[in-house]
Amino acid sequence: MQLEKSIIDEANHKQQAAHQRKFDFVAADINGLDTIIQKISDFNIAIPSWALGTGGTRFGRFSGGGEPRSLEEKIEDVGLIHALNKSSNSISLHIPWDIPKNAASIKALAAQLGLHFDAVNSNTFQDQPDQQYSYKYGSLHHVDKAVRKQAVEHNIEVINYGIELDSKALSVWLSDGSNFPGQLNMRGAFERTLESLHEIYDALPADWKVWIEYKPYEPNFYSTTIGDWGQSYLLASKLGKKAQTLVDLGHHLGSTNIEQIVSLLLMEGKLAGFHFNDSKYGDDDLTVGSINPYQLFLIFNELVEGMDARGLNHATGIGWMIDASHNIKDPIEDLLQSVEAIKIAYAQALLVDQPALVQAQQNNDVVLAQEILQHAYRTDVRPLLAEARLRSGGALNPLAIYRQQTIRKQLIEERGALAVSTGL
Ligand code: AOS
Ligand code: ZN
Ligand code: ZN
Ligand code: ZN
Repeated sequence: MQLEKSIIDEANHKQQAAHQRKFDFVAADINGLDTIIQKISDFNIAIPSWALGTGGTRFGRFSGGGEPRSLEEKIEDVGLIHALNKSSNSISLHIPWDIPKNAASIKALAAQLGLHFDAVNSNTFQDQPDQQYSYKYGSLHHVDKAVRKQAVEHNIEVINYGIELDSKALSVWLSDGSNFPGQLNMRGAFERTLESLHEIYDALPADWKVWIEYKPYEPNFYSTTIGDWGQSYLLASKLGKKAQTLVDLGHHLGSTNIEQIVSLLLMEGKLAGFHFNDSKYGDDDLTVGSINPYQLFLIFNELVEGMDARGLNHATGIGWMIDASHNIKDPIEDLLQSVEAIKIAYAQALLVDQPALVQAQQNNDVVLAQEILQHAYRTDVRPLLAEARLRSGGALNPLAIYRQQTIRKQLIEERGALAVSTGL
C-alpha cells in the first residue's frame, strides 16, 4: 500500500495553526534558522530491512501481523515511513534474507518511492540450508581454510548484489569468537580474520567501503574476535582507506564513553557510520532515544563539531542507520520514533554555541561549558523537525497519521495476520 499525499496535506492543514505557534516560539531565539532547518531536512537515516518485522528473543516471537512477506513489501514499508517523515530515503539489505532476484525491478520500485540502497550486509553468523560448511566455530576467523573461503565468497557475492543495486558499502558483522577459555588462539583468530577481510577488501569496487562492526559479546560469551573499536580500528587501518569502523550503540559494555570513541574515529577518518539503537544492559536493540537520549545528544555534539571542523556534511559520507529489534512494538511505529529521536539529537547538537563552548573550555570554565551543552539539549526542537518535514512534503505528525489511517490494520488485511518477515 502507498499513502496518498493529499491525506498528509489534509492532516497538516488541521495542525498548521498549533504548529506555527510552537515553531515561532522556538524559532525566535535561533540564529541561522533556515540553515538549521535545511540541515535537518537533508539528514536521512537508513532503515534496515530486518527491522520491519517484530524481532524475537530466544524465548519467543510475537508478531503483530501484516509484516512484509517479500523484499518488495519491505521496500513498500520503508516507502511509507519515508512518505510520512521525509527522513528515511534508503534501505539496507541483508543477504541471504533479502536476495534481490530481479535487481532492475527492485531498483525501479525503490526509485518510485524516493528510495535508494544503503550498505549491504553479509551473514556468516547463521548456517543456510544449502551451504557446504558450518559456521558453528566461526567464519572469517575459522581454523579451516575451506570454511574461511566459503565465508569470503559469500561476502563477495553480497558485494555483487550491492553493485547491481548501486549500494556503496559492505557491512560486516561477525559473530566469530569463543565461548570458553582455551577454545581459541586469539591472536591466530585475529590474523585469520585480517587475511579473510583482505580478500574481501580486494574485491571492493573503487568507490566502495567496507564497514567493520564490533561487538563485545553475544552470541559468544568469552571472546569476540572483533570485540571492540580497537580491534575494528586495527583491522581497518591494516586493510586501507576503504575500510572503516562501524559503531553500533548497543555494542559497548555498560557506561562506555561512546562519544569519545566517535570523536577519535572521526578525527582519524575511520568512522564508517552508525547502527543506532538504545539499551540499558547490553545489545538490547531498543528504540533509539528511549533510554538515554542525553548520550545520543553528546554523540551528535561530537559529530557536529568534528564534521564541521573537517568540512563534512551530514547528508553524505557517513552511514546513518537504525539497528533495532524488539518484540512488542509495531515496527513501523518504532522506526518513526527512532528516526525522530536521532534527528532531535542532531538538531539539539546544531544549537550548541560552538564558539562559546571553545571559549569556556579555553578558560576552564566547567560550569559554563555544561550550561552551554545543556541549554541546547533542553531546547524543545520538535517544532523545528516538524517544520523541516513540512517543507519537504512530509507530515507534521507522522505517527498520528499512521494511527489515524489505521495503516497496520490495512497491512494485516493485505498481507495476513500471520505474515512474518524474514530476519532474526
Ligand atoms: C548484531 O548484533 C549486529 O548489531 C548486526 O549489525 C545486526 O544486528 C545484524 O547484522 C542483523 O542481524
Ligand atoms: Zn548492528
Ligand atoms: Zn547488535
Ligand atoms: Zn544492537
